[in-house]
Amino acid sequence: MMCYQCEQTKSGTGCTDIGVCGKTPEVSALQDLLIYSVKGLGSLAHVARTSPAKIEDAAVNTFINGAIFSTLTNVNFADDRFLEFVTDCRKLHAQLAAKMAAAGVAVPAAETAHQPWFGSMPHPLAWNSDTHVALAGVGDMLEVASKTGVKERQHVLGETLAGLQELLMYGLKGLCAYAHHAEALGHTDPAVYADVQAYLHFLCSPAAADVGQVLDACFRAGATNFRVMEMLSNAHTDTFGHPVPTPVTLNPVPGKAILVTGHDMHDLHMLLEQTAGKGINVYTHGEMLPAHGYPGLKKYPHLVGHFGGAWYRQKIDFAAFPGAVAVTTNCVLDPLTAYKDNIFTINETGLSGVPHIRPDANGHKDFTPIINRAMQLPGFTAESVAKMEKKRDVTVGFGHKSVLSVAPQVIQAIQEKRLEHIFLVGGCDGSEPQRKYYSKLYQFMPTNTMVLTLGCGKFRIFDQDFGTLPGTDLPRLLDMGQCNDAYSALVVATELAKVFKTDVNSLPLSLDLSWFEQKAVAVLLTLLHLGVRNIRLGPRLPAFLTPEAVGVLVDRFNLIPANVADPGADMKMMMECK
Ligand code: FSO
Ligand code: SF4
Repeated sequence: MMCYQCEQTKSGTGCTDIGVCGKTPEVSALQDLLIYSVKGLGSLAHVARTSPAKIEDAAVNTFINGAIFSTLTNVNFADDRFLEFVTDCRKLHAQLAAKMAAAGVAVPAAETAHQPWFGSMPHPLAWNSDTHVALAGVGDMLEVASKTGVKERQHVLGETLAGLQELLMYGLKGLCAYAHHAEALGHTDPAVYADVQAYLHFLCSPAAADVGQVLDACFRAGATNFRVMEMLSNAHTDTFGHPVPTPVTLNPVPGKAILVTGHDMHDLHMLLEQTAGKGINVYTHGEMLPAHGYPGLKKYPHLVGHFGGAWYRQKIDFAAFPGAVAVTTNCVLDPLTAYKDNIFTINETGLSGVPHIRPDANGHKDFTPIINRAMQLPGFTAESVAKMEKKRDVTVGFGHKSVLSVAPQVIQAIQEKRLEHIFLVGGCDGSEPQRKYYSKLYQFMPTNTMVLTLGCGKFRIFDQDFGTLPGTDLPRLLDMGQCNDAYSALVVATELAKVFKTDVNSLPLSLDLSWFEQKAVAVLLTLLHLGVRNIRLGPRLPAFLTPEAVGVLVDRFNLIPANVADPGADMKMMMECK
């Protein structure tokens, strides 16, 4: 195997024996095969859409985004699910091809011309519909899958260009994850499906052998992702209302319990509906924490609090949780036996040997197995709760509407020099020692500064008291939500820039991004597309970007590697707007 799509990749170069995340070589190969197959299906859908018959296939659109999402880091480790995804991909390909044939649309021969970076495999468009390849099981698939990894592309294209193609593909993974969340709430955009499939088609075309064109496609994908993040933000606020500042307890209460992890608000909502009146308390975990700020979710009295920290602590958190655990999306890890019988996967997530809840034809999910398991488990007892160390509440719910409602105070504070600088510390957390940089960074922040957090990186500081901005009642620490709420941060920055008649780059604002997986790649591409400069990125730079590729980003955007060895020095530079 060879996988270097996330920040924790082995030795900062690539996982080759087994993933640091626990991904097996088999699952890694099947994910490669799925991405290769989806490139073929996406290409076909692009040809169909742009043909005179303008053929659009809703099932193909949904499938592509979900299948790509399933290959994101820490989403799915179950080889049988990938067998299913690849089989479904080929079926949908055949169905779409039949629809096109019936409408008299032929795929031009030039479209399926072999591209050398697919090595011994045919063009993905041709392979998907190759009925001579009988893929009856995981064994058959693995043989083919071993030819579809990034190594082939590196060999033909060189590491820089192959890495830039991966940059586009990884950005698409993040974008598709966000788009899929929005779709779960009924928000879709035909232009987003069209863009995703156009990028997949591009990755199979001769143009993808040109560095300049690949980079342009990456920035265009950043533009698409901006639309997707806006769509997801609207999906959340249209369904559940705008987040409002809300205190959340970290102290459990006695009673049966379900813990909901991942990012999917729609699943949480369905679960709250199905558990209402059953005497079960629901807790958020990890990136579900911002749920407490949404009026449409906080109204449920049995959404009682938050339990645990960032994703990488889940083996401790889930083992200590005396109820059932619902995994809606990433990040999920191979479970310990201590809680394997209590955990359930949903949506694109998957773990070998763990029950998976599937939706019915109308998208409804029956969470009865999770509820039954919660009822069998002890839950929190009065005695167990009494023994726990009491923690202070945290406050969530500072979406763009809440933050903009206090904008006049922020603007006045900037004008009166009571607020010297704003930091946006967004992104993910992780277990590597270098990530202590982010914990230490906050210690160097002068008191006349504010910090906006988003993503699970917030868990470095979310329970600390930063006090209020001098002369105001504004909290210095405002959590804007999940990683996708980078959209909210951009709305706030753009509005501030308008007031000060300047651009985002000239505001007393620094972005220090802690990246981990491919959603962070999508957000980074969006920021670069918007022309945001001086972004710090850490704790390590992506392994898939060669020094040559990083050089281009440094030249064009002054992208700055986080100075993990000296957070104080980074803080000094940021205070000087460098
Ligand atoms: Fe974290 Fe995981 Fe939201 Fe990421 S839970 S690490 S970028 O998936 O998605 O912040
Ligand atoms: Fe390694 Fe990350 Fe790939 Fe997992 S997702 S195999 S940790 S690079």
